[in-house]
Amino acid sequence: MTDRKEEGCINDSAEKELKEGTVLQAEEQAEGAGKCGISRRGFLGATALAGVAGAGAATGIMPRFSKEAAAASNGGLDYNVGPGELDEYYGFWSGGHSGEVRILGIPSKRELMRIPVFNRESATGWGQTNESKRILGDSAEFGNGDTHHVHVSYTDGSYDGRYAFVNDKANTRVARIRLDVMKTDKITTVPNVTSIHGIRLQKYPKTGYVFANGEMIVPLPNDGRDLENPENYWTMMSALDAETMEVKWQVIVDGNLDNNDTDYEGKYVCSTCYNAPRGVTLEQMMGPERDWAVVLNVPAIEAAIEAGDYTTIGDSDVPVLDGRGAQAAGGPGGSDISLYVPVPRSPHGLNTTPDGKYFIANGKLSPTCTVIEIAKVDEWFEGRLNDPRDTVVAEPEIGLGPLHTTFDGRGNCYTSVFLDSQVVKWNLADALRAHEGEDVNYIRQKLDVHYQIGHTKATMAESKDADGKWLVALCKFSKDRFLPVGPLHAENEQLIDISGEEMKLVKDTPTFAEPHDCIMVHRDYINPVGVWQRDDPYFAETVEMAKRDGVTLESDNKVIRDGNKVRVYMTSVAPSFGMTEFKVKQGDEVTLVVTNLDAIEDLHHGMCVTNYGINFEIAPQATASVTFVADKPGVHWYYCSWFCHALHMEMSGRMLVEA
Ligand code: K7E
Ligand code: CUA
Repeated sequence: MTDRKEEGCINDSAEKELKEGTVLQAEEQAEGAGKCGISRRGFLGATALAGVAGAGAATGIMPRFSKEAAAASNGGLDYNVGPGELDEYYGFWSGGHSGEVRILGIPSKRELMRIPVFNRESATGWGQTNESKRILGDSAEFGNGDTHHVHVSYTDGSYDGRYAFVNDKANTRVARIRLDVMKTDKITTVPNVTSIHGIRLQKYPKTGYVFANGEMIVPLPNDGRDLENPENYWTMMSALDAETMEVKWQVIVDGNLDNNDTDYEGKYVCSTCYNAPRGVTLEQMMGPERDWAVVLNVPAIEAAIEAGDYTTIGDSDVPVLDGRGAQAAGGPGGSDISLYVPVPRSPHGLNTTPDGKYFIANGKLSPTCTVIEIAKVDEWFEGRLNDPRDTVVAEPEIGLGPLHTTFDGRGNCYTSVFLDSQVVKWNLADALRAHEGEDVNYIRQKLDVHYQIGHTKATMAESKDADGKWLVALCKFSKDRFLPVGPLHAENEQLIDISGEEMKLVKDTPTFAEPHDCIMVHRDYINPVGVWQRDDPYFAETVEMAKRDGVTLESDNKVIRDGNKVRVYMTSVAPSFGMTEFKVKQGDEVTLVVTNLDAIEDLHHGMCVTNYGINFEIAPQATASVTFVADKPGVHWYYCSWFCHALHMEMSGRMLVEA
């Protein structure tokens, strides 16, 4: 941005937005731009068109299933995945306040699966089966969740396909999903903090820690003390062990924690803070000119814990360290374990470049992205650098409301710009040179998206294998892009081909509330199984229960009575259940266990007990169970709810409840 007038316009608008304390919508923006005497198009100017002339074919490898002729004719990648063809990438999408995770195929954007996590789910029985309730644990009392960020585990900076992890902003949890069976297998409620927002995984040597940001500040412990004393509200970064999902340690920080990311050497986790003053009102939060990004030094934290140099809070026995020190010596500073790097106003996304060299904090209320060099973070912790700001090696102006940045692995960054509704492509090396005073234009292209973009993500961009093929713009507003469906609108996710010099918008796809973020992982890294193994830990406790009852799940159909507890074991083989009737007494606590003996991929059955609110899936070779009280006498049919056979309708039986 070398034109001073343009720069002034950005700053005027940013100022207006700050004063009003509101987020400008597109209409107001257009008006604001008009006042500056330049149209929105004019604002884009030469930079927006810079890349157009050089637009050409992809430099990288074509996707395995793309038809190269077609791709060549439209000057880019082919996004059409025909009938019977498979997608090249798995997309893991958060489901926002739906509380779930979704799997999409990319580039088709076909939805392949929904994985219930914090929500309750009617088709699979998640939240109802004993197996899922064990995983939900104490937090089963909540029927909701708010997932924002999904990440897949790493080995040496590359995806290893073991697990995905996802946050719950609503009820302060972190969940793990097994990627072999695509089921949630552990959920941890993080103590002493409120609202897990940003989560990221250690990338090297492998995903040992899951770093979870507590976003909201609260008294420590939050047990009723200090209700009226916000100066005693704090938050912490929590580190969970990726294998056990136990919280290993927590670090109290200044301000709050929004989004985070890690380096590629297993040393640092860096997080943005948009509430440096620890305010409790919008005005207080937006007060200062600068907030910061805080970098936590993981080896230093481990050493302190090893040395016993920690406390605990309230009932929890998690080691807690004090990482405050932002105001040390009257300004941003740090401690042995933390470094606070000043960043202009209310930064939001935090993204590590795939070469592992830089953290990028996205300005949100500042039109800038702040580039922090990780080698300089080393220098600061080693005492060779005094001023935390000296770790900043570039601060390019991107546009109005930068939120998140993603990468193509070819040195370019793609930043979502909320207020301008654009994806801005900029070159990192040129931004570094501009920061050194060189007169160089680092902006490559500004592409309009529709509308009000939150996250943006490129294929493989959060691993060292960033391949720069596809980019998704996750837009918060769809407005007029789809048929109207009432006051509640779909969101609009747009697929953009970034394989060439020029970004090309190729597809609009509506999505239900509210994916915040996604990652796209090449299918070579993900290896799901087709049928369950009978010794899978997912239903091991149910298998144990059967053993105690002397029941062989793979063959027996039996009713075991134990006082007023009744356990009903049955098999399923298309098109029949192993038992077509069983009898219980009103008031019995019934545990219904179904084992699917079908071993053919895709041959699921379902168990729905009519008028009892019960339904769950039993996938090939799986065992699933549910416990309920038979409180209504009479004949209650149960039926198979997953279409499995020509005689699927006949796959049923009767539960006879004696009054
Ligand atoms: Cu920007 Cu929760 Cu990742 Cu939403 S966060 S956009
Ligand atoms: Cu079994 Cu439908």
